Amino acid sequence: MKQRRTTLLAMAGLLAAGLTTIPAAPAGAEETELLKNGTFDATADPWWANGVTADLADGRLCADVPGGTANTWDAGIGQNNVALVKGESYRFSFYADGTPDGHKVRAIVGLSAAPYDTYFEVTPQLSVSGNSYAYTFTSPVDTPQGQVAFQLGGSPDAWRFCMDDASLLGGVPPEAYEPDTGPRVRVNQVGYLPDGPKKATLVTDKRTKLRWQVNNADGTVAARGQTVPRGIDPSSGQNVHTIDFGALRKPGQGFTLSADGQHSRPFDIGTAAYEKLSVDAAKYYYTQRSGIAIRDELRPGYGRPAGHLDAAPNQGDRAVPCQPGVCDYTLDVTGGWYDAGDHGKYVVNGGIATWELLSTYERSLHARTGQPARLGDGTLAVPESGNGVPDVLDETRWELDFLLKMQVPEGQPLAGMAHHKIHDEKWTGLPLLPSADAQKRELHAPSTAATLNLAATAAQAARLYRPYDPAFAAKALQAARKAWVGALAHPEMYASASDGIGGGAYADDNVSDEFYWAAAELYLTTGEKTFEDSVLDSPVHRPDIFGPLGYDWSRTAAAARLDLATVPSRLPDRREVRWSVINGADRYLATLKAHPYGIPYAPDGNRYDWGSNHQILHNAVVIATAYDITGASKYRDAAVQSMDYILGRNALNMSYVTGYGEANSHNQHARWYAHQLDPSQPNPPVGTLAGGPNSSIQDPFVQGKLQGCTGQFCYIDDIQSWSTNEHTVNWNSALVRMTSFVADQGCAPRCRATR
Ligand code: 9MR
Repeated sequence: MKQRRTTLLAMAGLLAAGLTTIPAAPAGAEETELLKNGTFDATADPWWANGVTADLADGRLCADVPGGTANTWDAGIGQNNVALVKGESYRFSFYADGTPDGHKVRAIVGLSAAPYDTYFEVTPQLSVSGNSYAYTFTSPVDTPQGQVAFQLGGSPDAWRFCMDDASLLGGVPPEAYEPDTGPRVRVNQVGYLPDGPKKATLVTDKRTKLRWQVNNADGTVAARGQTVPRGIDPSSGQNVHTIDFGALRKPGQGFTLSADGQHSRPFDIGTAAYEKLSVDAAKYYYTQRSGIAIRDELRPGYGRPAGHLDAAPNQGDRAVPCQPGVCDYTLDVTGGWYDAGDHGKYVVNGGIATWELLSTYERSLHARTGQPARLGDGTLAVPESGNGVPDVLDETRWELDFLLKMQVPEGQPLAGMAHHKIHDEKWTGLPLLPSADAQKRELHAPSTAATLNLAATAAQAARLYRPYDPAFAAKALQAARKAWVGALAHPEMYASASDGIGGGAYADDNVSDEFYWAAAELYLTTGEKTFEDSVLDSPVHRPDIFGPLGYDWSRTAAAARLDLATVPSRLPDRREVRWSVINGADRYLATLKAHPYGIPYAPDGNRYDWGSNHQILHNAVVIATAYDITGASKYRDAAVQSMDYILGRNALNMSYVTGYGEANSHNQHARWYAHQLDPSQPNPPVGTLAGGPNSSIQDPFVQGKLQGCTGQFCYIDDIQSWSTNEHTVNWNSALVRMTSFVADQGCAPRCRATR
């Protein structure tokens, strides 16, 4: 060990008393070094080397790394038999240098045996002069088979890596983490509609009402009033007041709201931001496309080679085999959207996202404020723009073609069913361009849920594409019918909850809602009696389905109910269906009114769910649909107001949409928008929604920082936090759906006459 110039790079920025509860280190816990011989003074034992030539140089362990390996884990050094204790915090630190400058090391703490899970990882960029690195994380597991590894592969060129002072210290206190929440006046940092509601939340210790004022951009006063004290908000644990400045209707930019000596982040009053956001949110899908090169002129900064077309190092999606024992054929499953920050493609999740984009379009055809031109041909800058087809249908077609390819072919025992998913054999690290993924791709077993998902979306597609591409519409309807028959023949084939290696499990063992949804879409497209009967006989047709959490990929009954309520049909109880949506909306409206942050979301036990942001948006969609049904302004206002939380009126004082709002999420967990790890990559595109607060904090990064977090605080905008900060196709579709509704309100109450 030597003295050298070092910069301590700690992961957490601000160390101070946390807003979240930080548990004390267990009484009597002592700091214990878990690594043997981290200083390399005389020997390299017991460190192993894999794919590199290691040597001791100047008291450091060095490795000559060959160029041309495909994966980070193809070359590296490490140490096994590290015992990790679940819930215990560890300080992982080391010195490292790399020659020449700019190479990266993926430093992990994980499992030394299959399935080689990673519990903590970082990928710092190294310099010739060297740095010291230190991180704190909490182990999510108990294992005697832990491993510390420094993965060095994946570079086209040879380089030299050296390290020293490697340490994994157990018994350390969890890192105190305090988010930078800025001014205590919380507003929608993007904008309020001129004729819409304008609410804000003030965090303060004061119990009595306070004066507020809205300031114009030039500092003059635009409006004044008094706050309403609301007491302690359970979703944040804060004492709060609410502010209503709805009387201010004058459009403008750069307003701020002041109260209790604090000045909010700036906001606009106008519709322009929503018109842009509804388009940006839909443009997100093009850069998620698999199997096609992304053209830089269409998305400056996001151009990249096609992924998974069998060009090395990809093993490709052109002829994908099943997992061993599942099937003996291969399928061409090229195309579609990557699910999220990973390279997997999952029918149930792609399906609900497809439905939501199609429903955004379908709403524009039927709703009183619908404006189909907003996502029409030429609006989204996709390769198909200019083909006379609405761009939103072009984008969704990319996924639909993939979904159809996931159907089991004729002649096979499960013909008509859909494979649940296709993804890598093993999880890959970050960052990793789709074209650089060298993993084997595998089809997983067909499932009833995926099959019904395909039936629903293909049936919906059949009615919407008919005017533009009747042949595709007919093909989609035929596939939907086959899927329906396949699901009826195999009504209980469930994806396994343990099938989560290399891709998400997306397990769902209740498919009564998927049967309902598929029947509903087939009925709305064909009007046929058999599907009408299946709708009316469904056990989920009559019960209340609008629970606190909001619908999602596994709870799809709302997709059926909302479409049955709004797409014209002769369903005998259509009136009751419409009332059921209104009743659901009334409850969400009551939740929103009672909530001092104005959120239509109050999950049981204040437990924010995985992807809470999209669930909040989905509850808002139900309210918005009640407006479309009734025209009652209370629903329109509440739906519009729900956007405030997403765009900054929240405990963290941040917008969860990349590029929107002064402080916004932009480090979402992503393999090819991984700017936080690789400065040569971009951040996610503007208009990308982060998953949002998740009380279960499943990933080790937040486990080390957010133990005991309260609702809204269970979130960090860091690329390592896959459980609070990923982006996904099924979350952005909720953003598309709601921002499209809000953008359409610029001409409320009735736009159709003006079209
Ligand atoms: O959003 C999904 C969540 O509802 C599930 O509980 C979880 C486990 O199956 O998976 C989440 O989805 C992730 C998927 O598994 C893999 N791609 C990224 C998804 C978002 O984090």
